[in-house]
Amino acid sequence: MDNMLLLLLVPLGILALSQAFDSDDSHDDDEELADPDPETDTGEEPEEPEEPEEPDEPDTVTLTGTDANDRLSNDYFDPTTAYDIRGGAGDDTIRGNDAIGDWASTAQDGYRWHVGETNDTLDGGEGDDLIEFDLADTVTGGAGADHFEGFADQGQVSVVTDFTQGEDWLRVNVPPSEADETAGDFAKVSTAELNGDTIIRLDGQEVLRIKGATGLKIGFQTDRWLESNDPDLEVQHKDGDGEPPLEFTIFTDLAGNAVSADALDVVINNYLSLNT
Ligand SMILES: [Ca+2]
Ligand SMILES: [Ca+2]
Ligand SMILES: [Ca+2]
Repeated sequence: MDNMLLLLLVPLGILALSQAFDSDDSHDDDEELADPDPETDTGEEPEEPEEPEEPDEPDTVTLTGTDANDRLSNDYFDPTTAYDIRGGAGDDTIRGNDAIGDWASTAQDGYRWHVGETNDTLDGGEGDDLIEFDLADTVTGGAGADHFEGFADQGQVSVVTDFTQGEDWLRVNVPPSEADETAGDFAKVSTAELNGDTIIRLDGQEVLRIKGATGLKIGFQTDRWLESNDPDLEVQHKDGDGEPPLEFTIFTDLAGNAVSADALDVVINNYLSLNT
């Protein structure tokens, strides 16, 4: 009997030991081990992931203007809806960068808050239109002397499909954080012509493409302006409470020579002059 008991007890002891050693593992694997029970699994969890969540694909809303002067805008508070805005005839104001920037009190916010959420298609149609754009908007001025006002940043390429030199005027605003107070406020900005297009880059990355236009006169809007029409009264980094009139703002060509705004086709602005 003793032998028989031993024969029985030894394997039981081994079993107990092995269970003791296993117990850590089984705790670690509690969740995994609990799952294999197929009945409770399928019963308790009715596979919710099957329900679609409608991701990514933005809706598109088309706005069509009248023959009159229209004001048409996308909606900053509806960031999943891209807009296709067509002004038609008339001198239209088209905004593809609806945001809250008009209330900003610093240069940084003044830039950021002018950037909306969606990539829109903006078409001024006939007439002298003002078109504001951002991100990767696609912008067409149409006939007439159009004013393009863009907000660009790295990672996005906005495209102007038609730019008529001597008639249209474009200003692109880049983040003030790119400004370099010591060397030059536009140290990271570069321009190029490629395949018949004019390209503006920020820190080497393309941010704006003006298609089918080369030989454009490109310059900078500095953060300096004139107290009056007297150049001697120029003030640098003056605290401001809004954008000074363009005629008091100092513009330069790419080489840094002061020029008038009218002498430029494309102006690159680091936004410091709008609000400081
Ligand atoms: Ca119109
Ligand atoms: Ca936009
Ligand atoms: Ca128009």
